Order: sequence, then structure tokens, then C-alpha cells
Amino acid sequence: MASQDLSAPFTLYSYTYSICALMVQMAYEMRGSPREGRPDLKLERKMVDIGLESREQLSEFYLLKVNPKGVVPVLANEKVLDKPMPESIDISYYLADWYPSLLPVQHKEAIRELLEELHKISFKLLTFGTQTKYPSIAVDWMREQIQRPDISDEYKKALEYKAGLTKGWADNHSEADLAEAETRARAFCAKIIALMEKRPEEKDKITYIFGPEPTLLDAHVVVFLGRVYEKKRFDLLPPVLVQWHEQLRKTGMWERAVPAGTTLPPMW
Ligand SMILES: N[C@@H](CCC(=O)N[C@@H](CS)C(=O)NCC(=O)O)C(=O)O
Repeated sequence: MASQDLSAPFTLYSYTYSICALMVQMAYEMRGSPREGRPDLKLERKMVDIGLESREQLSEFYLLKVNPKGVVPVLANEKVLDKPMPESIDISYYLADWYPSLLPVQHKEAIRELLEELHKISFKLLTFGTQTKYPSIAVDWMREQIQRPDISDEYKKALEYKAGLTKGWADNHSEADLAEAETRARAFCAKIIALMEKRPEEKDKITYIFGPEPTLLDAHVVVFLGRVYEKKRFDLLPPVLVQWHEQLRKTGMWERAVPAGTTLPPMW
């Protein structure tokens, strides 16, 4: 840690419709009480419009100072963190270190494994499908910028790196890739149901995957289910998870973590 001023507010670089940023926002809403001796963590959201009209994640400032990968979420706090922290899972573990009920010792391993498994599902493919022009339009735009004589060498290099990452998406959205994402989503949902079925007595109440207290797994899963639900992919979402998700959508936590009410971005 850069210093011990733990009351200094954190910035979460976020976007209204970024599923990974919303997972972090949900973890924050589910946070519980801070570890003894720590104040409540102050989290201020800074919206980065990643839509094709604005492309704020591709700005010189964002690529050079916030995240060379040009994605949200990122957690930053010059007074507490040595450098900005990208990756929704890493930010979530940081929150869990502050709020221990998010990662109970007895479920730690299961949560780690399932979060990894969840994040191997291509959210992009399930959201945008195989026909989206988003990645190729973004790559073309970055290649045009790289040709400009009036931009710095550092920014050019950063754009080249980011264009390479986005090209990876452009090159990997075949029907076979989508089918793989769907298979992974079904297998993942089945594992969540198996965990819930260990507690049949709580079937009709709003409880969480491991019991009455939410964990990081609930935070990530409920947002993922939100995206699948809003895409109306009920072939991937068993009724018991639809019911659970619908209950959580009616809570203040959902309202605060997902201020647009939906995780679904306007389609490009
Ligand atoms: N593995 C990263 C993925 C982050 C990510 O892909 N974010 C998307 C929004 S959900 C983004 O910022 N996309 C902008 C772009 O690709 O240029 C995480 O979990 O934080």
C-alpha cells in the first residue's frame, strides 16, 4: 500500500453497461461490515464511455495512465494503491480483504474456482453474438489513429497494443466459439444450482449461494445471470435461477449496483 490513509476515496473506472464493472459494483453493495479497524471504503464511480461513439477507454489518458488494456473496471487510489488495479476478480478480492464476509474461509476455494470458471465464459459472445462489427470497427479506428502525425509515440504504441487485443476478439467470434460459450454457461449454471440444492429448506426465501450472507460469487453470478436474462437466453438459464435472479433484481442492491436497471448495452 502506498500509505495508510484508508479514508481516502477510491475511484472505480466503470461503465453503465460493463458486466465486469457491474460485478464489482454488486460486490461493493454486498460488502457487509469492514474488517476491524478499517473505515468503510469510499468508492466513487468514474464513468468511461466505451461505446463506439465516445471510445473513452482508447484515450491517451486512459491507455497510458489507467489501463493499457483499455478496459473497465479499474480501481484507483493514489494514496492507498501503488498503481491502478485492473481485472474485476482482483478488485473483488481487494474488496473481500476489506470486507471479510465476501470471502468466507470455508468457501474460499469453491469461490475462487467458480469465479475463474465464470470468467472463462465469453460474455462478449453471449452478448453481441458472432455478427457484431464492434471489434473490427474499433480496430480500424485505432489503425487510423496510429497513422496520425500529431500523436505521441507512447500513445501510438499503446494503441498498437490495444488494437492487437481487440483483433483477438475480431478473430475469435465464430459459431464454434459461441457454442463453446453456451456450453460453458450451461455447465456453470448447473454447478450453481447444485450448490443451492444443498439447502432445500431455503428454497423460497431470498438467500445466497452459500447461505444467508452474500459472497463474491453471488455478486458476480447475479450480474452474469442478469445479462443472460436480459438477452432472453432462457435456454441457458434454468427456471430456478430465473426465479432467484428475479428476486434479487427487485432489491435496492440491484438498483444501486445496476443504476440503468439493465446490464445490456445499446447494441452496436
Ligand atoms: N477480464 C476483465 C475484462 C474487462 C472487459 O473486457 N471490460 C469490457 C467491458 S465488460 C471493456 O472495457 N471493453 C472495452 C474494450 O474492449 O475496448 C475483467 O474481468 O475486468
